[in-house]
Amino acid sequence: MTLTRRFAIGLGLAASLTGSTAMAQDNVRIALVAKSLGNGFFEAAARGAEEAAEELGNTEIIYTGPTSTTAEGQIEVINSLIAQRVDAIAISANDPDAVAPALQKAMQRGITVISWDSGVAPEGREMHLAPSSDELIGQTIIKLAADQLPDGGKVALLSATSTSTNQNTWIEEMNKVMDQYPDIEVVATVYGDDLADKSYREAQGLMQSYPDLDAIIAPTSVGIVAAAQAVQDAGKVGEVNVTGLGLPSEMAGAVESGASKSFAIWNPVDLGYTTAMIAHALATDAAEAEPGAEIPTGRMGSVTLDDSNTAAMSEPFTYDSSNIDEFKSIF
Ligand code: RAM
Repeated sequence: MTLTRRFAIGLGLAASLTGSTAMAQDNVRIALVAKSLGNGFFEAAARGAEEAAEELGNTEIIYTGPTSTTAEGQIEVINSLIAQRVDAIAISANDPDAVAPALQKAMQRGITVISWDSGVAPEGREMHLAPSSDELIGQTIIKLAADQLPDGGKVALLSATSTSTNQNTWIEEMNKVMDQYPDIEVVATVYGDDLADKSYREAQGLMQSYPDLDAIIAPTSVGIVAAAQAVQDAGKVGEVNVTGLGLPSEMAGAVESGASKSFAIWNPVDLGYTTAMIAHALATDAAEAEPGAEIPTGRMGSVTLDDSNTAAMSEPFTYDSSNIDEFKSIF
């Protein structure tokens, strides 16, 4: 429950007692903050959040974010949401620490704050919703590359921003299992900042610096599409396999061209839906974010918080030429 909401209810009561017709509808306003606007992954999540809002009733989703993937941009967005007195902020962070002070300010004003997708440091949020287990995602991205390289080879990582919580965690988890792949060498890690043009140029740079590169692993839905395009444009389909995390809707062409043999992702619509359900439950005091808490999440069932107030959803699913057509119209 937020202070603003209590205040709003109080005002509403006062208004009705005095017979005023100006009583504002007491909507629960949930801000879904993306790393940046214009990213299909976050747009799919916003669709899920809208679906949750419709089911819940009297709930408004404010889908927002900066124009590029910076913490500074998100801090501006957060400050504006505080000024608008939203009930909840659910953020996918561009930096776990840089956004924390602004989010703390939001919590001090009674706003429910959670992170989802890309986490915020514990002091800056009440809980975090991860799409899947970090270990599993880290293991999946290297396995996707290794499965196509039975004799080993050289791979490079094309990540999002260098401060992105989720990609950094997944890469860390990937590194922990590299001893299972003695014939695979990770030659470089570069950052495309989840910008299509920068990611494209970074992928080009990788192919120039490492002419015998065998795979690019992009654990970002923006980077993977750009890398596949760069491989296609360089005439390197069949030489450099692009894999990682992407949306079937955006990767269908890359699978068709052969630039990507396979990639993985979880359902971003379900992630956004679950995020909104949790934000609503916390903002209305139907649940509390504390270790062991089971928070109901509508058609997705429920999530249970661990000792660090984190919950993880389902396993990533792998897409390739055998199933991409089924999913490309969904997300
Ligand atoms: C991009 C973003 C997002 C990540 C996906 C896989 O859209 O970096 O945070 O979860 O890729």
